[in-house]
Amino acid sequence: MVRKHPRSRAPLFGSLLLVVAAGAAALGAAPATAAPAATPLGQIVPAPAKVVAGGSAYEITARTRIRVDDGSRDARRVGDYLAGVLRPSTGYRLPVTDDAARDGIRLELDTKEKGLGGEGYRLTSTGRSVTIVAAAPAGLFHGVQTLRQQLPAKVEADSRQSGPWLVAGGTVEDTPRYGWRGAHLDVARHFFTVDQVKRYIDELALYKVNKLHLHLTDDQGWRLAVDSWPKLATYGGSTQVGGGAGGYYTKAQYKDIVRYASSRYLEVVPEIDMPSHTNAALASYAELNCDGVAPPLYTGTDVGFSTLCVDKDITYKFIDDVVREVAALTPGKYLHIGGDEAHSTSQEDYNTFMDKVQPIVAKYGKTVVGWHQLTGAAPAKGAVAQYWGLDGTSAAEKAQVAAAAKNGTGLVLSPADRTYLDMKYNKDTPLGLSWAGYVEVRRSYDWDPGNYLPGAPSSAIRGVEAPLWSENIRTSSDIEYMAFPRLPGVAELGWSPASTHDWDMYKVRLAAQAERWDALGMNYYRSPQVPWPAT
Ligand code: NGO
Repeated sequence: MVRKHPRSRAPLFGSLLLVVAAGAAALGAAPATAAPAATPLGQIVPAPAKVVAGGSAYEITARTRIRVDDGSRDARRVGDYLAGVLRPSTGYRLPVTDDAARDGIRLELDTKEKGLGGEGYRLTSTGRSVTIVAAAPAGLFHGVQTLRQQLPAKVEADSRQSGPWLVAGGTVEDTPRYGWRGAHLDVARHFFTVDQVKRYIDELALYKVNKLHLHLTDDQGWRLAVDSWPKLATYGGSTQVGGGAGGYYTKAQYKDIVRYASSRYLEVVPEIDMPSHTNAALASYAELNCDGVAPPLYTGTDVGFSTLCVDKDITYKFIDDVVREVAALTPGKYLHIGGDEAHSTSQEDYNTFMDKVQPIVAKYGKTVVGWHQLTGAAPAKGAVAQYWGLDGTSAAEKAQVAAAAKNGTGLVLSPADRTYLDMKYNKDTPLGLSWAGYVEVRRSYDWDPGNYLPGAPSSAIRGVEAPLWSENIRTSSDIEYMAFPRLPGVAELGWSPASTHDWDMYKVRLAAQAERWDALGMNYYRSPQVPWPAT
């Protein structure tokens, strides 16, 4: 769990009351019957697909039980997770049981609810119970995140707080717009520990993010143990930007991350970046270099200067070994092979390289993901390209990506001037970069993935992802400052129907998240664009 903050602020009951009334009126529901402290139903991030507010609020009390489907281990696990969130702040026992009583908090798996899909849920709150129904465990988990956000922010505190713990009455029926709602973390430029990654995973789960893309290798560091090429981690992982100690995940640690992510219904997408961004590997094994000479380790921030040797057989033996071992650690479907900024590789070599590498990924049962430069080669059938261009990207480059999309390549959208969490908010932001411009909160939210890339069929869009590169990001506090409040906006673009898109409404829902981040002890940027509650 996210480390919690000892102090949490009391909610502003007065202003919430106003929002209750406004929310109910906007939804056309009966006059607010919810008790004062309840967050208006559906006033959460990401916005739910459908909200029908009304009826009495449910109150969690000392007698509340969390009832899960008889016999379902997954539902029980989600129930235990929910109890773990609620117990410290409510101080209640909240036993997780499988009795058939109809009251309390109920988590029900019902495979007949096909309309809810693999991730959707229906939450119904009445005076007697809150019931979350889903067709699959991920849906229950997402429903639990909705329930969490319906409760006062201080529910996130790790010490006992005073109630009441009310969930506004009504029904939320919710399914995601896209199946790919990703966050990327660069653990290569600066290494992040297992605990730091888990903390971020918990923060992502709150916003229904379902992919964690780990950028495991780059010029400055190789961060995952590979048994067949041990020096990659022990030597290639021994430094980072600025020359610090770096680090790497043992296989056991990496499995722990993957397991933890999957307990929060995030699929880890590992990235081994190639043919460029490979100095750490080239420094570890001289034979991978065309001239047979290992370069020194690199601790700067230039890009595009390194390349694997496209002509050597050993390059593909190396890739086969690495992909085999990484695939074996990956229960998920995807393996990201990078492919960005191969400035030291000719286009002809790049194409040859991708023609040889993509079948290796397929051989180990994984689907290729690559940065969108992959569309300059021949993307494998079923491959996914991650678009990271910006408004100023040339029409020709955009057209190349759109043409691949028309040809069946899936697209994940990570426009750098919208979704890159490492871009500064403005000129005074102490962290981050600015090569794609400044990205304030509104800019990161106010675009539509469905019609973003000219000529790309909307059916090709798999979703969105917010990358966080770590050239100058070192701590969890740094991660949080850059990710919050932008990450929830990208998560909302991935989850919520386009019809809910509205900056003026969004910024109010976003502002209400701040008390939750405070209670969780999280750092964030207090953007002047967002009407934060007074501190
Ligand atoms: C680019 C580059 C990365 C940098 C990042 C910094 C991609 C896909 N390649 O994005 O190596 O770290 O910008 O914003």
